Amino acid sequence: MQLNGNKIQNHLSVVVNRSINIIFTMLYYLIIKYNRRVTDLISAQLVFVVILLVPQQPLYVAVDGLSVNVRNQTDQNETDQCMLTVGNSIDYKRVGSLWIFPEDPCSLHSCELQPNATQPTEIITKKQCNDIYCDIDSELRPKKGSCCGECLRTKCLFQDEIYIIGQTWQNSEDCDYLECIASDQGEAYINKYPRKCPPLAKDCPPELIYSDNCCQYCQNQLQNSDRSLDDDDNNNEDIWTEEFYRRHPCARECQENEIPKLCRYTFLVEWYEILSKACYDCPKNRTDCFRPHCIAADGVPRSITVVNRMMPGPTIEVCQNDIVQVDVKNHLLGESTTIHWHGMHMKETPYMDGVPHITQCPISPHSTFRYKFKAENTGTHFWHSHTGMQRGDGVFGAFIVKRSRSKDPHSYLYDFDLPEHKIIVQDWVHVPGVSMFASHHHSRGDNKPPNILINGKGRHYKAILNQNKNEEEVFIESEQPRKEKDEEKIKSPIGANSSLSKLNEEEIFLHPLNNDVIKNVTTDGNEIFRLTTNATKRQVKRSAEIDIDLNSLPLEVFNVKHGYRYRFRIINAEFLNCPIKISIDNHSLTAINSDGYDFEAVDVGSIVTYAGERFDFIVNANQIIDNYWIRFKGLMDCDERFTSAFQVAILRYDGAPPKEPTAEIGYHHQSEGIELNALNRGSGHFDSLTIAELNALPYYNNVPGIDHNVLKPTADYKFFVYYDFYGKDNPVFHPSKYYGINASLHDSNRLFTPQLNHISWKFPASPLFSSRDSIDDTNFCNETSLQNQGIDCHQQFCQCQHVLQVPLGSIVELIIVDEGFTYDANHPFHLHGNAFRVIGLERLGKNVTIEKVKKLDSLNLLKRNMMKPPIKDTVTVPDGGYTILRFAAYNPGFWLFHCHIEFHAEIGMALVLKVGNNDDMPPVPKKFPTCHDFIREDDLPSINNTAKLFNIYSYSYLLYIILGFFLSYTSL
Ligand SMILES: [Cu+2]
Repeated sequence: MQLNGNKIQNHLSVVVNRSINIIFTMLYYLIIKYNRRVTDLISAQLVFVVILLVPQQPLYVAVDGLSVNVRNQTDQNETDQCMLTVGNSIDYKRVGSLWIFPEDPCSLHSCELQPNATQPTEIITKKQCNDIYCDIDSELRPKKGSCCGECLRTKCLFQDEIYIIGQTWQNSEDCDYLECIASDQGEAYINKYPRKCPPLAKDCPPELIYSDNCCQYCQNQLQNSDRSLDDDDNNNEDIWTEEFYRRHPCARECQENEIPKLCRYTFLVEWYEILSKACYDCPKNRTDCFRPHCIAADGVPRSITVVNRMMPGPTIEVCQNDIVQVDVKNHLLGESTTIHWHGMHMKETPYMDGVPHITQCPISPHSTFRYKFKAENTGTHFWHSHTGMQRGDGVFGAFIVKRSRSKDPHSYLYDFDLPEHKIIVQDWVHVPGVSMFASHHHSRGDNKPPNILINGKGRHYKAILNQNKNEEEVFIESEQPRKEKDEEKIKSPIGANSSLSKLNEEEIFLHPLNNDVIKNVTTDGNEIFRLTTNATKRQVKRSAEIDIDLNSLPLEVFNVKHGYRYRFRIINAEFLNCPIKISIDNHSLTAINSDGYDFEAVDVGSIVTYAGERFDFIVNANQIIDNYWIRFKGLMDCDERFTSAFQVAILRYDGAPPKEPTAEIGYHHQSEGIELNALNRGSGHFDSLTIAELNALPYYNNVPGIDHNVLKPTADYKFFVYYDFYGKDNPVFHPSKYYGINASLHDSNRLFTPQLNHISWKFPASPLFSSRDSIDDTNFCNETSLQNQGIDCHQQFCQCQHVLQVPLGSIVELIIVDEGFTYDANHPFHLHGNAFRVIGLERLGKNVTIEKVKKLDSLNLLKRNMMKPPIKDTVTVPDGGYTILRFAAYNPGFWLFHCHIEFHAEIGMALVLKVGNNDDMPPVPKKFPTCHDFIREDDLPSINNTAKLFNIYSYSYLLYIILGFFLSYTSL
């Protein structure tokens, strides 16, 4: 019975013992899996060793803390047991037992039978704690019963960041507030407080929803600007002054987490005139030049097109995420318009991009179009007409989107960022843009800007000088009808290929305060002069009586205080090919941002800007209190081969006399120091820097569209976009039947057409975006589709809807190549809807073929900066070189990619990037204007009627077949 009882007991014990083994094994596994702390691991290993060593016998296992004590209470046979004295009592341990005494947890005791020994002995092994380490959020603390102590979590680890107890932070992913707190045991853990967002109005239309700080708002909930510019009461002409817009409630110091404002403006577009009656006695009485509606420019009269009788037009200055609402009222007599918001990506409102026939219909005369969009992209931007030559005629203005100073990583570099320190540069011609366009494209007129204006101000120094010298021939630009001139067969100014004139070969240096100059710059009687470089002259009386002193026109003045650092913002609003080099006498420029994107600050002597580009730089007013010239030197078509155009403005220190600087001015002035963004130059020069040699700040690595994923080794889509001026019979300018380009024309009558991949962009009648669902995609073309149709665009003239299509979210690489065989030109390219990384920009020679660039690329020999390439939305391409762009196509829509020189873009130097499918794009608002071709149906060609007839027959045939089947089935 006893035996049986023992057997049963033993059997039960084995079951218990095995169960305990299983539990311990699981315990061990769980410790390993969920606890990385080293001391626990050691303890767990001890447990495991015990498990392995435990014989399949009844045992009592006591666990004391993390130490293990094993006692055998059954047989007490001295040959297989160790006898040990614990305090006053004697204890026995079986061979193979392991135990630890709590008072000395670093000693592991075991009972072992050594070889050749008759008695088992107790072996003590000392544990070493030297190589114990804890994670970065933990510290090693002593613990009773534990040999080496334990790692206690004393800090919080979150997304690789360490936070101390008591610290709070915000999770950028879901905006939850997080806090690092300590438990009663002193262990740190993270507490989460979910962010509470105000409820979003259920009836909020999707295009009005915007996100800020992880919450969604409907723009109806926006703070209204206190004052509306389109209230009829306020809408009188007197308010149209620069000062008025500077005091606009939205032009404020931006605060972090403030509620965005709704910022309202009215733009009235109309034809206007330089030195209109609003100018009274300007420039004789200089204060008259600053009267409302007075646009003096350089004093040479011409008609202009402007917004609110200002040139530049109204400045829009808002804070990030404000909603901008602009009512554009077209008061042009018989001319349409649109406004593009250059620098805005229009992420939620792609139909507000302002490109006629791509994102909207042109705004027809007498109608109003309300632009409404979120100012999402911070930085120095501008708005301008995207229609015809209107930008060149004056339809442009600054668009500054600010952020709170705390969000500007460069804020420590400057003391002031003032609205009056923006510089808008324009190339200035003395005839309406359309007149120059027609003359250049259809006759022998040139396309060279004779002058440059700064914030709409400047002097026509060459006219002043030549009046003074009275050596050169002048002629009068007339507003009389063309037929008056025809009889006299005037010769136009130089064309692109013309030789240099005597005038342009001259070194021009003059002193602006030279009285002799001033005396002689007035126009002769009722006549106003415009320089020509041509031998033929003519004079025609103007209808208006003008007698002005061109040298007394005001220059733009920028005021600074000694000892402070100022952020300047330069916007290049030019429309012709006249890159501008800016420098300031005695001051260097610290460039920090371009097109709204920060880069690592660089100190340079001058910055070259191309049409459409913007740069922010800092000027340290640390020189002697005085007046200094800010110089603007025209390059390319403005250089000494053509018009030697330059302009100046004044940097005036507080306390300096209100005079002009005394240093000489003239085209040949050389600035010192490094030249940023130099014309037609690649990398590796000691005295210049390309855009691709700048470094973007790291925080853009997480910004959609330009994030770090953009820089993966191979892009999803790579396009070569190459161009040159081609001597083809462009049917618009060279109908081959009558006056083809190879006909015996004068050189300056030959028009070479700039094309992208030998294709000229053709605008559709209906806007691509708003009519996307009714447009036949097969109308789109590109180099491959044309090749597949057997069309050789190298030989024949190709014009179609040049569209490159990419899926939403794909990484796109554009390799833009200027082959550069015809002329030493230079083209700035602008992408709508997306910024890009500039990963390469090199000049390979005076010219290069696309085949050579493709070959270099296949051998991986095109230089690419993949580390921290800068971000822009407009970039130059060196003549005979390439520029490589990378971006993520994150913004669904139809986005124009084009040369920002108006004479090039308007005749087809453009293409469209279609991002995503039609379904990816938001719908246009209700009653969005439409436009399309119209032909009465009964006027349609008879072929269509035949087609209809054919359709009727085919439907009948189908019906016949179905009926046949039906009948044969029923007969079965
Ligand atoms: Cu161009």
